[in-house]
Amino acid sequence: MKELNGKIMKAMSGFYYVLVGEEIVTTRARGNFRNNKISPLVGDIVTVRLEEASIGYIVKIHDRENELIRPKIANIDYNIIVTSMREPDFSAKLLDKLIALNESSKINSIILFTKIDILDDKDKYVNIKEYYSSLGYKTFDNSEFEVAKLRKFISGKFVVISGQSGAGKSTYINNLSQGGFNIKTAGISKHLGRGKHTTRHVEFYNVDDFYIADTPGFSSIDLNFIEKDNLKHLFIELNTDDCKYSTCNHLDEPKCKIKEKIKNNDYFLIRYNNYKEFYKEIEKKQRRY
Ligand SMILES: Nc1nc2c(ncn2[C@@H]2O[C@H](COP(=O)(O)OP(=O)(O)OP(=O)(O)O)[C@@H](O)[C@H]2O)c(=O)[nH]1
Ligand SMILES: [Mg+2]
Ligand SMILES: [Zn+2]
Repeated sequence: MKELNGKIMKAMSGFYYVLVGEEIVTTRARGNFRNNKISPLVGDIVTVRLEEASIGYIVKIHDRENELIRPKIANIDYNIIVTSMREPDFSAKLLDKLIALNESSKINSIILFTKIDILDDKDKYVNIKEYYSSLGYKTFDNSEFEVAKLRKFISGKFVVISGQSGAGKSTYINNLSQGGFNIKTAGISKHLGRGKHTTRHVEFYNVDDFYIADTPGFSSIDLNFIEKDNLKHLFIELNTDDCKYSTCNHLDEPKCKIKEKIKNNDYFLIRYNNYKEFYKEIEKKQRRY
């Protein structure tokens, strides 16, 4: 009996594929984690026990540096939020939600815009990209030039790619690999106007000297696990000295200076309205318990 440490690269149908040294070991999880309500995640560093020849058992999950809720994955340097400008149409609400989720897990966001080629209003895209860049988020598109830029940027890192179904996540990983991979991708359902959930599991791919995890897309997510009074910390524009009141949620409180700032910036207004909406969603759900 041997015990070895490795990293989970892929989870599918109850099996975990663990990279131990240069080799992938197929494993299952031993039931004992369930008592602690913890189950292995892709990205976890684990101890694997090898009993018979072919299959190993995960006997220990090492402490996580971080953990993302959606998609479920651990120990990540960057989360690339794939944001489609058309088919599916751009949704500031979804983007702001995903950024807030990353902020809550303290994971750096990269915003990757796709489908600009089929967007009529290119100025709209430029303005959106500029605004999110001004907040300090790294933004890229999927042109050949920017694919090369991103490859350099994530050198040596573990990154995950996430976003709406049909946004172009798997296509982008194929682009990054320059023909190295051919992950299955799919067209948009004409009927639904959105993706058909082509990717069904989480898996890390090794490209150059970095690892990138493809994940299944989604159509909606909720932020209900976040305390409503903490939501403001997940919006960069609201973390300023403009409002002097630390308990202020920048909603209808008198003397809040944030609202004056909003008046001068259309994109801030859009994000602020999303903030207010998320706040109300959380408030409504939490009131029920
Ligand atoms: N015109 C255009 N089509 C794109 C672009 N990126 C991806 N696509 C197409 O969009 C469709 C969906 O792409 P996928 O890569 O499968 O999307 P996904 O995000 O992996 O979707 P799920 O696996 O369902 O979550 C495919 O037909 C791609 O060829 C782009 O920049 N422009
Ligand atoms: Mg996919
Ligand atoms: Zn305020």
